[in-house]
Amino acid sequence: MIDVRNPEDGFAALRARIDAIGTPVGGDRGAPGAPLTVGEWALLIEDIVENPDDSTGGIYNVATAAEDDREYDAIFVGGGASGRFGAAYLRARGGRQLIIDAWPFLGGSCPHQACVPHHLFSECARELDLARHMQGRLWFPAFDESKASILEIIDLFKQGRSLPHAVMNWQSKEQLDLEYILNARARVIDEHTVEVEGRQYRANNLVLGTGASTLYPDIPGIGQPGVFDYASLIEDLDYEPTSCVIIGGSKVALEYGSFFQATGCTTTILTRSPLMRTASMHHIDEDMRAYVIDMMVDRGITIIEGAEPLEVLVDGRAAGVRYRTAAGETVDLATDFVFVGTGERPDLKLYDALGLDIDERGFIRADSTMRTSTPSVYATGDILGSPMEMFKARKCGMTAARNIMGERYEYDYSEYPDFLHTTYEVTWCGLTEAEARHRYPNVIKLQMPPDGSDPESFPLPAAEGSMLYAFTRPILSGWFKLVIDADSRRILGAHHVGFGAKDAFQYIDYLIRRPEGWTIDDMAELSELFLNPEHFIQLSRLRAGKQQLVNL
Ligand code: KPC
Repeated sequence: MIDVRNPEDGFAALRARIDAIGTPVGGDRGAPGAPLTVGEWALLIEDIVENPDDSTGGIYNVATAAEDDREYDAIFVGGGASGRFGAAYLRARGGRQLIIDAWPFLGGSCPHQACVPHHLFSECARELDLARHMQGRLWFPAFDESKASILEIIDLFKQGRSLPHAVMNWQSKEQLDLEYILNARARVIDEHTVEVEGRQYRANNLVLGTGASTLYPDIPGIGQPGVFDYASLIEDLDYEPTSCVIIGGSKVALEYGSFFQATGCTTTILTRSPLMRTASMHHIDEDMRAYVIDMMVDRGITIIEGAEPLEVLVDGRAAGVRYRTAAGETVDLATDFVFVGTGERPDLKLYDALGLDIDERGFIRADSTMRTSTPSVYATGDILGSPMEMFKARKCGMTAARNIMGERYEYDYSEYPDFLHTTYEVTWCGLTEAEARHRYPNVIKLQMPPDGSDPESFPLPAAEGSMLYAFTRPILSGWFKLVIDADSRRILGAHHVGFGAKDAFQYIDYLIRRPEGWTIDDMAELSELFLNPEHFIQLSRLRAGKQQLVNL
């Protein structure tokens, strides 16, 4: 057991352990008796992650009765995005909370195996793509594939991930005043009681946010070495793959496939449904989809749609994938690296005692306040199903907290802005052109490049981050479309392939969903900070003078 809150020896024993591990980055050491610094937390977390055994026991940051003797308003089972944000909100409202997590850090899979490495890999994919495309020009050297190592990039991430982990623990304790027990498994006894390391903790409510993990297809060979998902890729890859077969067509499949291909690891995606048409992705504009897929194929990725994986072929480790084509033919594809991107499911065994309502796909059912079928039990984040995104997890946590603290607050996550990365950032919100035309009689669009132009010679949109592409091969410089109801002049949907649009779309999505909406005239009032037509401002201003709006 490690007590990081009320140590009798002023943290002397804990600091001795940390000193034995190493020196904090930048020499970031705390004074005797002072709380652990981020640098010290990082060393401790890294040591526990790298040497997992039961001797350390839980990391306790729990208030004494003298500090706070109230019953907990909520115990958050799982300290990922939903638990941490829910706990922070509840605490900020004056409540008392306890987070319990099996990992020695807060933040969940995001900083450890999921979002943070995904964004690192997507940035690498973008950089590698540019370096490969520009090689031999300007200051870009000949592209050396031997230097683009998946293993080295993963190692870079693993070397660095303890610092963000540490920030989560430090911020939650020192700035947000949260109580937590980490590195210890929770046992849910009933709807008010959780047991940790033999001690029982009671709360008025439980908030369940333990996430989900990859659902592997049940085919021979799937559990063999050489078969990875986004989590085991980080923890277990110990060789440099030369080719990859991806089973599944999820967002993860597109994102990781684009990264692998960008490093030079020739990638094939086997998918039953057409890419970007899987059930968990909605409002995908067909023109945007076509550009995204064309650009993946342009980079050398092979996409096989209608494929049914039958078996992972094994020779010591994964050596190939056997699949059935849409035409019913059986094909063997050789590879030394199989990656599974078929979607995720939660493990709900921990909650057997609660008898919760579960939906047909295996996710917990909750209402718009995040309350489950058991009134004092809330569920948040990936455990509820798609969208398995950070914003949903955090807002679910906040929603549960507000309701627990006595406010009626509902969160409908059926509509949301969305994104994925290939070597590009792909971002969209609102309606597609086809959806808009189905609902409104008079729809126009602002699009770049426009319909009918030759994208190989049309040097726009050239939005932020695409200038080198625009001046060397225009078609690579991105694509976008703004969908507008010409009668009300309101913007109905926005779709963007390029770089940097996520920032703007967080706001655009909010603006277009307001009861009063957001019009082409509002857009024309903005002050663009980049000259080219990214984020639609320039094109809106060129068209907004017209009383009868027409396409541009
Ligand atoms: C370091 C960072 O902000 C990414 S990990 C976020 C985890 S959490 O803040 O709990 O959603």
